[in-house]
Amino acid sequence: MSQSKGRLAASALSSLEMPRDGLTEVAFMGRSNAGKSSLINALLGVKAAHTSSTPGRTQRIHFYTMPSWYIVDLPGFGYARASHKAREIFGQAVEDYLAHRQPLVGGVLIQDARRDAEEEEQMVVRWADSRNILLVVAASKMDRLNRAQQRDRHEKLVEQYQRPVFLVSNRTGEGLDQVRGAIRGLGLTI
Ligand SMILES: Nc1nc2c(ncn2[C@@H]2O[C@H](COP(=O)(O)OP(=O)(O)O)[C@@H](O)[C@H]2O)c(=O)[nH]1
Ligand SMILES: [Mg+2]
Repeated sequence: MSQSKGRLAASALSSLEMPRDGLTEVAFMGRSNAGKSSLINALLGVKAAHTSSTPGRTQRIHFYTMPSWYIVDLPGFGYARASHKAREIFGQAVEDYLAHRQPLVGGVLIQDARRDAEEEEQMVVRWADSRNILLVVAASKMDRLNRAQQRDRHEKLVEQYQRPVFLVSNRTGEGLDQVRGAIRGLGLTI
């Protein structure tokens, strides 16, 4: 079943190791521990992505098979500190991927619903706008918030991002259909 959903199709350190079939790609990104792997697994309904990974710059870009497209799991980005340079936040391989990859049409930015958008997240927004890539924000761990807090955080995050923000729980599955809907809006099957 080499075409089965969630199969790891490639694990790349450079463009040479990426798929060459030209299938559409949607990149999942976010800072470490935001819930990226959990979201990918929850969306797939299979445990494809590892929920704990080694930190550092040499992490690979993982491509998971979907029906005629790929979920691309980018290494979690670190803290910008004083830097505003994409290369220092994402690492060279990811910067190259985000800047030049042709099949890339969509992005899902995962962030903890309890945090505000910081410089790294704003950089992702600027990147998506500059490349005309559809970007949605999945604000994870909503199960940690009560109803009033959920409303409050959603309002604040929409204000910060100025684009759709979906509150999700990778534990309960709440909100995941909105992320699926956004992906379907790109003409992709999920
Ligand atoms: N309560 C709760 N915990 C979550 C959720 N998503 C992820 N986590 C937890 O947050 C931690 C980091 O998740 P992981 O998916 O590995 O984050 P990644 O580093 O962004 O890939 C793990 O302990 C997860 O179980 C969520 O929606 N709700
Ligand atoms: Mg992870």
